[in-house]
Amino acid sequence: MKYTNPIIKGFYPDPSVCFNGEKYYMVCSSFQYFPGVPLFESDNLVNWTQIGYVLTRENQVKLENVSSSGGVFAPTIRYNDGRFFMVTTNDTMHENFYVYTDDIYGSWSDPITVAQGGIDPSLYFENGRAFFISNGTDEEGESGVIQCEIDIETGKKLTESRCIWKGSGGRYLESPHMYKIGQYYYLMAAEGGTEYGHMITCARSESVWGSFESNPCNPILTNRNKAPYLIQGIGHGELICDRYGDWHIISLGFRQIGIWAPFHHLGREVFLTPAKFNSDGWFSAGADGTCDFCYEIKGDFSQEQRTLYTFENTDFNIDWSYMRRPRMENYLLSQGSVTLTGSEITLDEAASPTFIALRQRDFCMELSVDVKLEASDSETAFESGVTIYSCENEHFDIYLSKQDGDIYAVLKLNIGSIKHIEKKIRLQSDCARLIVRSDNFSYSFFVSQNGEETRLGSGLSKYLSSEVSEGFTGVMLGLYAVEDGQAAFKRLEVRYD
Ligand code: 6LW
Repeated sequence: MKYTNPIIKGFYPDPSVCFNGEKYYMVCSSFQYFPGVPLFESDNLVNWTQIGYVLTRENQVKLENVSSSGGVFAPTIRYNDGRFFMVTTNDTMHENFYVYTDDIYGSWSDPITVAQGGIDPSLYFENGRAFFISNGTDEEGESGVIQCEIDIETGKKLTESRCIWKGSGGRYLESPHMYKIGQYYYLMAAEGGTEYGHMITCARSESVWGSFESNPCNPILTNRNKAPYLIQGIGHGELICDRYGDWHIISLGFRQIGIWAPFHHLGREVFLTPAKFNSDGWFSAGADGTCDFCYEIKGDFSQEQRTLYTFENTDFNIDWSYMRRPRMENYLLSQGSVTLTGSEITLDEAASPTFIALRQRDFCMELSVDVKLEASDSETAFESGVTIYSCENEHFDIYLSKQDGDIYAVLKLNIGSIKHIEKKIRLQSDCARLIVRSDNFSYSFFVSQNGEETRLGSGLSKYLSSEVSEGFTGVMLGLYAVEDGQAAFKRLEVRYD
């Protein structure tokens, strides 16, 4: 059957996949957002259902003071002997740790730390032994892919860390994974940085400790020379064999807003590219080492596209995210509504404002929600509404504000140090519908009262892109409240074409 990339749209970077013999499981990075590490399940590698998060408790992940795009970096998921493991880095704490579960639908263990540095940790299991691999510096001061053997019960190192591969020459050697296929141990990694020069490279050896020989045809997958083309940044991936014995690379990549517009604001997404082993024992991917929009995969199914997200058809424990360390007493979540209590923390701080968000999944979208400001006795202005959020520096906010007894609808564009109120209009009552319509290039903002829609203005999507806001994350569609007061949100609809 034919499928279209990306297979998961929106901010789900650094995918890692495993197969337990029945289903495929995937995890992604989550940075400052809580809960940490989204967890997906699939029957066919194309349609993925999020079944929860791995890091759901504060004692598993400390996010309180992490910067935007800090916190939880690239995770790896592995299945060994009936148990699932997820290993990751809390980059802000410079700490590598893993958690495990015997029930993929249940909760995961407390973290077990490993005293090997670097980022992008991975695990490789062989005959009861466990190897811990990351991108860092070994005891001798050698940098590259480093490895030690660990006791998987305790996380204790059984060997020193040793550099086993220095990559093929690209900058930012990252995301190493080890696989034993036939006679060889294959190391697959990313190089070039997670931007336009990103690529996947590999090396092989007959011993788990090397020496590793670089593939003479590296890189095996990259879109760095594919232009003009919307899909860019292909890299950081996992090699996976499907239930039919066919090989694939699941990787991150991103979609530029236009073929001549090198900006991406939806974050790094998940792409699937066919791979194959050649007669020389090396593998290659895509038609010519690049990732395209459309491919064929075995199986009798069709690709699912979810086009509508509401309070009723989403699950607050699965589809929604909070920032850092949410104060849960400020959120009242029910089947058809969300009531938020504001705090003194604004969206302009790298902190934990009252904020609950869905990821934006595609360029063309219409979001609408009814907001009602509940009584607030405070002297200070209470504001609550919708934020199109990249990070604390770049976000577009449409909100209702109560000031000196009057109610206003406001559009505020925050682009670095420029904090610009585009429009502020007085409303007749304390409830209104907020509407955001977007395409690849811009967001337009509207407020509607008594069926009458008023345009407040627009903002260019490129100002929310990673190229401008510098981060590793993608746009979140947030409902938020600031200062002393409460707001009730009802009839949320996020529609994609
Ligand atoms: C991640 C690194 C990368 O740790 O970006 O694309 C970093 N690759 O491997 C953050 O996602």
